[in-house]
Amino acid sequence: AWKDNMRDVDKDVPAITKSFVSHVQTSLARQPYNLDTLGAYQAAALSVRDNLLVNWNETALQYTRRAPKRAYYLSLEFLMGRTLDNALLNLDLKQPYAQATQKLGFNIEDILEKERDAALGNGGLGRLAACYLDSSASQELPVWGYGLRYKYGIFQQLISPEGNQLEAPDPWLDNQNPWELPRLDVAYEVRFYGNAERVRDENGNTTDRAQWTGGQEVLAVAYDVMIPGSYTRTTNNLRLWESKPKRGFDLNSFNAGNYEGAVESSNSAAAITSVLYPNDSTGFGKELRLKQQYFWTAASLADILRRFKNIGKPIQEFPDYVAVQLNDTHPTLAIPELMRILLDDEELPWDAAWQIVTNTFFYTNHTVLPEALEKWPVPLMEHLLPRHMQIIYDINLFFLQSVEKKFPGDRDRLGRMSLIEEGFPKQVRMAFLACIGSRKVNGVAELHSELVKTTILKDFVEFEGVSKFGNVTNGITPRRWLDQCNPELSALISSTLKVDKSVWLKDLYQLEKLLPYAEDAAFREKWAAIKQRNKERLAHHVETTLGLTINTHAMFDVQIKRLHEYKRQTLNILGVIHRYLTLKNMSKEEREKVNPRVVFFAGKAAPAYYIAKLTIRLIVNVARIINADADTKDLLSLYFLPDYSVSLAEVLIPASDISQHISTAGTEASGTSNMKFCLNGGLLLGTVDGANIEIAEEVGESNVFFFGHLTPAVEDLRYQHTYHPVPIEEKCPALAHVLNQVSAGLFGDAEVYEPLLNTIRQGDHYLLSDDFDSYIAALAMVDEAYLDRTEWVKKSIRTSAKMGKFSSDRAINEYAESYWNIEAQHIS
Ligand code: 26V
Repeated sequence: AWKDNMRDVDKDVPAITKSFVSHVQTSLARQPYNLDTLGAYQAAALSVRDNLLVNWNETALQYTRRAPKRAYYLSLEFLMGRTLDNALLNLDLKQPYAQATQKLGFNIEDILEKERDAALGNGGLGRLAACYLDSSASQELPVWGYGLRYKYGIFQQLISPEGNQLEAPDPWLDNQNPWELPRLDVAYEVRFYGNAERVRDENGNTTDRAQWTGGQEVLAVAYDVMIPGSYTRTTNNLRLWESKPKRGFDLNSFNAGNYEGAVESSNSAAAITSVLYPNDSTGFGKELRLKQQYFWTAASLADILRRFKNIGKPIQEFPDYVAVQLNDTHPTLAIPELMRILLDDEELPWDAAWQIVTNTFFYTNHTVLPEALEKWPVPLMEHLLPRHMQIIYDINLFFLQSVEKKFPGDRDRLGRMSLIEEGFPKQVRMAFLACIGSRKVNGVAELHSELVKTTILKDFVEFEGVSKFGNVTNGITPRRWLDQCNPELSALISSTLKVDKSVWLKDLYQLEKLLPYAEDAAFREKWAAIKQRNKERLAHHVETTLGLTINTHAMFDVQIKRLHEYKRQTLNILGVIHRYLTLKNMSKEEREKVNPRVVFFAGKAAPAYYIAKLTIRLIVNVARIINADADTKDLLSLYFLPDYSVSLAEVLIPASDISQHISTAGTEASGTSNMKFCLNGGLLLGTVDGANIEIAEEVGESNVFFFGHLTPAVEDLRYQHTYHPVPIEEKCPALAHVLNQVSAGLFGDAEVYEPLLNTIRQGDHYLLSDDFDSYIAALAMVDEAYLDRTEWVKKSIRTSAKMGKFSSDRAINEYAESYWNIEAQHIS
């Protein structure tokens, strides 16, 4: 029924054919009879875009007319992946588009493959933002995203013959992007540098207000990306800012004969949005990154404020119409920026301004790793954003006064809680600023949210009260991560439940009704056959893209995520080596009883993360040796798939029998791919960490494979490593043997891996030597369980059936109800 109202939308095959052909001729200036598949993709995308625009305009119009409270999701990363398939499925137009393009001689799946990923993100944090946009639109919530339109997204990963990661730029916009609408009319000026002069009152005393002048001004220009909901007309907006020089060139320098200088200033403006920073967790202190953050928050807030002013309400009511979610600390400058606007432009008194600010913002923390907590050098802030630095000092002054009032004389506490960390240079602690400037603070899984309260923000819980601190466990969109990536499983679920997917995809708890079918042999057979075909689809993909042949009768074991010491890909590869050495020592008869296994890795390392890159090199070289070993290659093979992306994940995840989520306990805030694998019937091998814990709570511990020390033990174990180290030969002989084999050059390059191996031999911050034995034992349990295929398929069905909680619809509704206080707006 929702589609009946889409009067102007092309819904049937003739109308779609007509719009497709017309785009070929008039938008692409080509002839339908000699069109290639890329051209067909472009024409299909433009045609679908027309349909989206109808809904997008109507949604915007209704939001303006009704003026409901809206929420804005500020994220420096949106890892969207491809759009066409998702849009077709959300609009329920895939069938007619497949038929129309078929008639014109194209296969829709080939067309879909022509699209490039929009990879404007690093990993989990950026993909979460993309899932939340899909869920917001699907739940008909008035939510807009704000981000940056990077010219280059996450780098393209190449693997050299030696196994080294090489980075190449990702010029994703080269083929034109049909999914964005340039809004050259929506532009704001953003200032950097210059001087901030305090305004004085009639007695000559300084006030809360200031004037910020001079410096550099650049333009922020809007590009809008349509976000269609699933089975609804609601089509929200993702607004991405591009930086431009305010004038094409600086006339003053030009006239002074300084042509290069003139062009340089225009280059430096364009540089702001040129590239996504590829190092998640380190790399603060770079002026350009801070410039990105301010550029984006300033433009977004100006846009939000202008929209609020159009409603015509007094500024005090701002928080009744606007909620702003800060995705990590990256947009924290929005807090002093809104203060600046309210104090200097709106001329509000300090307390009134602070009241508005602290009722507007909400802060999500995504990591407790100390090295990943953002801090900015005070001298850099003073230079780039002099007015904001003043405001941060003022916020700090008033804040510390109130702490002193509650805890008189507690100097240590004041030092710990100050927004300014002492040192050379002094640094601004962004997580603290985000915390005190927000209405609510949340973590992304139960354990993580507890850790936020008891570690990094402990003092703030004591000062502000625990009720400010909450949890919203992450979620994933079942549209992309089930219906789109695993259409056969989706169809089986619909036919088994006798419920249309338009219903269960938006009410994922309905999957529970699959539970009884775990006992149904015919259903199990269908379930297993789909998994098998997904494994073949992956094998085909690897064959055509990399020229490698994969044994699809083996168990598929997958670890795909950013390379990070805490995620312990090293533990996995050392486990693979252990398995290889064990196989080599077996007799022929013993080998016959072994369960064949194919291990897949994929993931990018930050370009300057030396140890992570060494791990990739080790994986690639272990693969080279063991895939060539005739004794074992049928039983164990290993692949590092280069250039991990959302689209590659969509092929890998449905093909996995087991996936690994093996971070040191207490380090992985949530993880979201764990949810994706389980939703697709892959079992989970993991540590008691992040959302693994809640997955186990849902599916039952008998359906997951857990190992390793628990979070409370970690601190102690690290203490032992530092102050009472035990030689690794004594502590974990199995691991020592594996390390020695690598050192001895079994995989070539004997010396090359020493720095990586030494992180384990000395210090072992991520506790590989503490968890190795239980890891190997867990892998053995996995093998054992896989031998009983009936029982395995039952586990697979039960796992998938209990994933309802992990829909991002549930998560976004928690934000909407508990934090933002916004309501669904039905667009008819
Ligand atoms: C930090 C930095 C700092 C330097 C420059 C670039 C950059 C980019 C991202 C980050 C944030 C790292 C935090 C993060 O990505 N956390 C992940 O968030 C996921 C979604 O909540 C969660 O599932 C993962 O467990 C968590 O690691």
